[in-house]
Amino acid sequence: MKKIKKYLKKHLTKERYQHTLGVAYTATAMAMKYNPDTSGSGFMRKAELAGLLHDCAKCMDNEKKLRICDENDISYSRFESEHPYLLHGKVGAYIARTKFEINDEDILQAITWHTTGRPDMSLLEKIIFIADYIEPSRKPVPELDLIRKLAFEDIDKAMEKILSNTLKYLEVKGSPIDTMTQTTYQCYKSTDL
Ligand code: DGI
Ligand code: FE
Ligand code: FE
Repeated sequence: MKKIKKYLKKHLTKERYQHTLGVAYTATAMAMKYNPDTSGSGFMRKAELAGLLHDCAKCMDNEKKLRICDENDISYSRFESEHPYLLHGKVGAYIARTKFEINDEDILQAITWHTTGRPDMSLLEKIIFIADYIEPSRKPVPELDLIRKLAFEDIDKAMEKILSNTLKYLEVKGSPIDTMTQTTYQCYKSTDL
């Protein structure tokens, strides 16, 4: 944990480091609430680790992200190559695995998919996706208070709200949308919200 924090402090901006700590402890709290283990703190620890590492590649320049993908057979879509910041999850998982010897697939997938989500996410993947959106130092966005409550009441409804608000935000901004973000929304969309 010490080694990871040292790396993050060196490679992230101050604000991004603060955000990362916020995601780690929000994810830990959500893991307490939803802990699938009947005993032990393993799941909490996984949530903390995934939270700490989810943005570890965020401040890397785009050429380097693409180079790391190319050199290590990490596949990416044309859309991702045109919007390489979307690759910080995949590259982050690569760093977690190679630099910090994280071999837990669930942690690696949670890092990989934290930006766009994906259909049928695991509990840990959802926790990281949501904690990223609701952590305390996040700048205010519409309905944040409601989503913070939902996160601890109904995790799939929180997913739906975050995805629908993110899609709205991207549409208003005129940003192109990755098909994975759309597909994830279709998966979590329900009719009763
Ligand atoms: O890395 P963070 O800023 O903590 O959070 P993140 O990895 O979720 O990235 C957030 C940004 O990603 C947010 O501004 C919305 C954007 N995003 C999510 N899905 C898509 C997207 N941007 C584009 N262009 N297309 C998407 O489908
Ligand atoms: Fe991110
Ligand atoms: Fe983040």
